Amino acid sequence: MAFRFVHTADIHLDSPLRSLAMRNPDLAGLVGDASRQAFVSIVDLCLEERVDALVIAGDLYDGEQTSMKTARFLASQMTRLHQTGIRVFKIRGNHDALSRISKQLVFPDTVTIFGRAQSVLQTAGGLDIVFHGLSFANPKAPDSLLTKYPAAREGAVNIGIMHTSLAGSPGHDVYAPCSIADLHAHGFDYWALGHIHVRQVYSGASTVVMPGIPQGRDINEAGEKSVTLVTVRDDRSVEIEERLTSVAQFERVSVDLTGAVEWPEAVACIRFALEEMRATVRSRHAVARVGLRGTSPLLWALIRDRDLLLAEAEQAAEQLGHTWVEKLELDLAPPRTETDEDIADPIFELGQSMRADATSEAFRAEARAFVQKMVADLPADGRDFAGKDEAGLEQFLDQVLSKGADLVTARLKSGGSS
Ligand SMILES: [Mn+2]
Repeated sequence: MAFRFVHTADIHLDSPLRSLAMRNPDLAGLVGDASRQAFVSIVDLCLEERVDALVIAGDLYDGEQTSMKTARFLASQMTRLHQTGIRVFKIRGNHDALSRISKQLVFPDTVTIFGRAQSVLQTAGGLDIVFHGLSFANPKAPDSLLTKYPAAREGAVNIGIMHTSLAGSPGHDVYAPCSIADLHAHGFDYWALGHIHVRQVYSGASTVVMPGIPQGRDINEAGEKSVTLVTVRDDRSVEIEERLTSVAQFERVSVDLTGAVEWPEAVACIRFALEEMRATVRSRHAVARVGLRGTSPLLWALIRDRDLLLAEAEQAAEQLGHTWVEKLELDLAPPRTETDEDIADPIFELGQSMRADATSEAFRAEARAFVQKMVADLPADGRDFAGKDEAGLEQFLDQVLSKGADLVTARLKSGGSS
């Protein structure tokens, strides 16, 4: 009789919305609720597969924000597992350390929350399975925690649960760093890791799995998200399967508008690209960031009527069902200006001269002074729009000065009165 468990981590339950660009309230609602829905789908998977246990390798919570509403939700999901006799093994991660409810919430006795290093024995048929875990109370763990784990228990299948940044990962804080080689050398059969939000699997002396976040939170966590279903066979061999859990999947959709001359052609290109993306997305909802590329004479109209284009893209997405456009990015190259026709165009000439002016030091200094005054006049919580420090301000100026000339050109080119 095999022993089976689901391994997840970094659920970041009720993580606040990270994208300010999400102005569509229905989409904001979907993304805001997605971490919960993903957790429900993890519990569903446990019930459907009749697993013996659920392992949560840290960061179930998202830090201080978690409320008693989160706690009630969690208690009801834990009860579903408890009623079907599924054990839960959970350690705390750096974000859980900040959560107040993680200390207050009382779970059923089938839920084990590891504190200091601890080992729990489970038996299944003739198999002895030992789960080794520990939680670190501090949100910062600069040193390896591996030395705190006991040696493998002989004759048993040993499973280690650890929250770790491994050798380091961009965008993730250093936390209990350790190497894959050291994990393999420790003598355990399976390492259930958490912390890094991207799935990684390392086979070797042991099976080491970082399952990744089960539900992406924004476009930077794009693609399918999943958990790992682990089967320990009677011969003590370990098999893993990846199971989809994301309910809303972020995807970048690149649309080349080269060749599009009329507005409806551009809309058709976007519609087609969305259809193609939708066909490949297995999660229930697809949330697209549409990037327009290429060279098109429509550039000026697209810049000017960007909101209209976004509305068209949103409509196309809605018709596909469970598909959303989170943001539209214009990254089109301006039409070439070498032709005689363009050179003779006074608006282009004006545009060129504006761009030249905008890059002068004197103009930049004037713009900088203007922005600094505006920032100082705003209430404190509105001051970050132009960057958080001097480097950020310079970046903001780069952007405004380069895009501003295009925007003015666009308005003049398309002869708008708005
Ligand atoms: Mn973490």
